[in-house]
Formats: sequence, structure tokens, C-alpha cells
Amino acid sequence: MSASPNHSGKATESYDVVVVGAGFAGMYMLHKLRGQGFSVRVYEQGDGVGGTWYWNRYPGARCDVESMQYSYSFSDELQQEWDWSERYAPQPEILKYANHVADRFNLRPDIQFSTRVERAAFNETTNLWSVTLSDGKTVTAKFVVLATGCLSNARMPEIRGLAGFKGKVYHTGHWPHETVDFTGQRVGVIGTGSSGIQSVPVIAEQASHLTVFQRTANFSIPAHNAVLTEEERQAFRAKYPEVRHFARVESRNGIYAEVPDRGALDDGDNERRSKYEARWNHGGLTFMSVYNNLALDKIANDTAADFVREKIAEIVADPETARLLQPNNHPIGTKRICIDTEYFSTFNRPNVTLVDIKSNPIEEITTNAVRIGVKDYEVDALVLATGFDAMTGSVAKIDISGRHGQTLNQKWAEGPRTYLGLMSEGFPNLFVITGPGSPSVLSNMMVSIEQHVDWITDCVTHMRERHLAAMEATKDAEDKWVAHVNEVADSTLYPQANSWYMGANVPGKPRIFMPYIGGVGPYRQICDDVAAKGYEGFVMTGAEQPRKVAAS
Ligand code: NA7
Repeated sequence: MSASPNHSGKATESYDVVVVGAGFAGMYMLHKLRGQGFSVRVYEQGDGVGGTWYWNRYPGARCDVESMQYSYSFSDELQQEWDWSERYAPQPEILKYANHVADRFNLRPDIQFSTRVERAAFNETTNLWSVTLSDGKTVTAKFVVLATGCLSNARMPEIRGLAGFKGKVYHTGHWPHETVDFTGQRVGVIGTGSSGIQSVPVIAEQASHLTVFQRTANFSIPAHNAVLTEEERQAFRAKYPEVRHFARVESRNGIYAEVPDRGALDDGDNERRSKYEARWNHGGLTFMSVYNNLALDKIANDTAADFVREKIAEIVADPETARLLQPNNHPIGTKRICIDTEYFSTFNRPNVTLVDIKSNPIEEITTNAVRIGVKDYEVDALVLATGFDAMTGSVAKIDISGRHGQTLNQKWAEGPRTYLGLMSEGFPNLFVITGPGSPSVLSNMMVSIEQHVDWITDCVTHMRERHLAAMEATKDAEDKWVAHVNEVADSTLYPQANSWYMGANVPGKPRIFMPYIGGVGPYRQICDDVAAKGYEGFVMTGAEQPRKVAAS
């Protein structure tokens, strides 16, 4: 860091790189850049590291990727020494891991907590970003990296009367730090995505009565979570080189799994059923990897969807409740599939009621009830599991202006436009980690985060070596990439669902498929080829002006 006087005479801190967010992306970005001798400052809104895992503390919160894989691979010592306790670690353990990483790599001195980045403005004369913080300070940086997370902007539903509800209201994505005990309370959960599906079974065990308000039924596969034995951990650690290589290079979603060599219609009914049964019993996201055409062919997809619908009917005792829980408005997998522990069987409990708010929407929330038609469902507490303004929401909250004063929100008004999901034309030296236009939320985020961080580090090192001042995506490259992202998405069943991938969960948000569905391995290859060709599709300009920046 260095300090130089600004026009008001006060010293302005200056960094090579400002990173926004201290989740897994921001933490690794800091570690990696610092290792290359860059001066880096990370600003984090929360008072601790962990990002998603700092905020999402709701009951039952777990990762849906197995912990041995949902972990950093950049340090073999780290992956060999950390003991994951369960197949799918609970949120407190993932947060503990994030804190362990922060301590082990001494990250905290370069992170300023409880600080929001309010504004970032590019100065075309100096080629520097001016970054305004919630504490009133402004710092400058050559590069800004948005490590703001894809699912970090919790979305409050617009329901009449919500503000006047007299009981406690919780959002799963913004859960309090202190323990919330629902014992003896009548609780209402609104929303049945992953957060609702994970929290419902846990809340049901505490609440005197739980009412689940469901707008859209979702496909969910049992996690079959279990304690990991030392033998299992050791066996996994021994094959880390193979697992990590596969996840990075060969997989489509960053997860180590068999690659299916046939389509669902290539097998007869019995064979297909027994394969689905085996995956159901194994549990987890790899259910969708039974066949290679489930995301592509609706008839193939129907075979998997029907299997899960039958399972729901088997598990849920009341036929009408079972019918309501059976998803029927989107192909399986086109909304992120949920991974649960006893979700469907929870509806067999006498203290749990499912209410369909698709056919009878919530009219209003009164001081003590959720009103649907003439019926009031009285509740003492409300849990909003209503999701996020995903992928673009947390970026949009920052007032970012690039060349000619254009803001990123203006540019993305019709939907996000990026080249490779990494940069947007008109916004030089501004990188996004796992942004729209990259595999991101369709993948094991750890794999995609590490890939982006490594690529960005190589890129800024390349610029430093050549004393280059600014780098920017060209309009042509960006247009072609956006067209490619859309074309690949349109060749799948994904756009058929009203998912947050499409921005469909936020009223007024442009409806476009945001992540890149071409696969983690092929995407990495594209990014590597671009770099190997001297950052094809980007313009790198100008000699860097002398600045007083030294490694902190
Ligand atoms: P999701 O998956 O976006 O789920 C949100 C749920 O809330 C979903 O069932 C929505 O129904 C429902 N919802 C949203 N707004 C309303 C209103 N106004 N009224 C009633 N119901 C509403 O968010 P999650 O937090 O569960 O999961 C996000 C990701 O985190 C997940 O995919 C994993 O990757 C981890 P809808 O489907 O819109 O009809």
C-alpha cells in the first residue's frame, strides 16, 4: 500500500488491487495476489470471513457438494490436514474452515471487515479505480476484483402486510448469529427452494406447528449424509490428485463423478429404474449424472422426473400432500436440484402442514397470520426462504462507473454482458469472479473460484511484466461470448424453468440464462487458450503511469 495526497490534501491509500468480498473467492484472490507481490486490500461487509457461509446460518444449512470436494485445492497441506466431519459439512463447520484458512494463510491483516464498497469509478486519465467505502474513505487501485458472491443478496418477498407482522421474521440468507429456538412456536416457512428444503425438517422438530407455504414444488434427492470415518477421509485424500484433476479438466460441473456414456432412452425400463434407484440410494447431486442426455432431451428427462415423483408418492403418506409436493412445472435439474435430509417424510409429521400458494396466493400477512383467501394461518414466527437476487444482485448494489461515466447497472439493464464472465467492455481492469457468463453456480463453486483466481492472477502479472496500464474486453469478443452463452443454454432444457439462473425469481429482472452451461472443463480450456493467444478478445493498452505502490 502507499499513500499519496489527493486534491483535498488528505492522503489517499492506493493499492494494486482492491477485492470486494471475503468469501472463498476473495480470500483465495488475496492469498494468490499477495504471493505474487501485489498490494491488495479486501473489503468485506460482514464482520468475518466466509461470504455465503457467514450469512446463511439457517437451521439445516449445508453444502450440496460433498465437503471433501467443496474445499480449496490450492494447498495440498491444507487439504491433507483439514478433517471434514461429515459427507456434507454443516454451515458452522464450513465457516470454521473459512476461518481456519484465514488464520493459516494470515489473511486478516489485509481484510477490512464491516465495510461495504459503495462506489467504484474508473478514471480514464489515470487508469485507476477510485473506490468509496461505507466508512467514508476513498482508496484507489489499479484493479478491482468483485468477489461478491452469486447468492449473497437476500431477496425479501413483496407481500402485503409483511412489515406489520408482530412476530419475528427471519430470512434464511441473513440469519441472526445467535441461536434461534423455535421450541413451542407456530412457525411459517415461505419458500421451498434449497434453503426451505434444508430448514423445514429441522424447524419441524422444534416448532409446535410448522406451516410450509409452497409456490413451486422442487425436485430433491436425499443427501444420505453421514459421518466420515478416518479411513474414508484418508482414502479420499490419497486420490486427491485424480479427483482435483478430473473436477478441473474433465468434468462439466466441477464434481468428481462417473461420466455417463449413454442416454436414458438407451436402457429399458427395468435397467433405467435400477440405475435411478442406485443413485437415489447413493444420494446427492450426481443423480443427474446417471445419463448423458437428461439436460438435453425432455423425454429422457421425464424418466428421471417421473422416478423422483414416484419416490415422493411413496414417502408422503397423504396423497393430496404428495401430489402437491411433486414438481410438475419444470424439467428435473433445470432448477438447481435440492439435496435434503428427510424433507418429504417431514410432511408425515402431525405438526407439519403444506399449503399450496400457487393456486391460492398469499393475500397478505396480518399482525399474526398468513392470510390466504378467507383462511388465516396463525404463526408466531416467519421464515422467509425466498432466495436471492442471484449472480448480479450484489454487483448491482455497488455504484460502478466505467468509461464515459457509464454505470454497470446501465450497461446490464437488459441482462449481464461479459466476456468469459470475467470482464465487461467499458469497465477496464474490473474483474468478476464466477460472474454471469461463466460456469459459476452450475458448478462446484470452489473449482470455478480457483480457476478464475488463477486466471486473473496470471493476467495481472502479465500486465505488470509488460508495464501495461489497462485491460478491457472488446465489444466484439463480448458480443460473441454472450451469443455463445445463449446458444449453448438454448440447446438445453434449462431455459424452460422459471429459475434464478434465468433471473425469473426477481420481478422485473431481465429473463436471460446467466451462467455458462458449456461445462467447467471446456470453459477452462477456452480461458486458457485466450490467455495463450496473448489475451485474445481483450485490449491491453498504454504504459503504466508511475505510481507509488509497494507490496504491503
Ligand atoms: P431459491 O432456490 O430461489 O428458492 C426460493 C423459494 O422461495 C422458491 O420456492 C420460491 O418460489 C419461493 N418464493 C420466492 N418469492 C416468493 C414469494 N413472494 N412468495 C412465495 N414464495 C416465494 O432460494 P434458496 O435460498 O432456497 O436457494 C438458493 C440456492 O442456494 C440453491 O439453489 C442452492 O444452490 C443454494 P418460486 O420457485 O419462485 O415459485
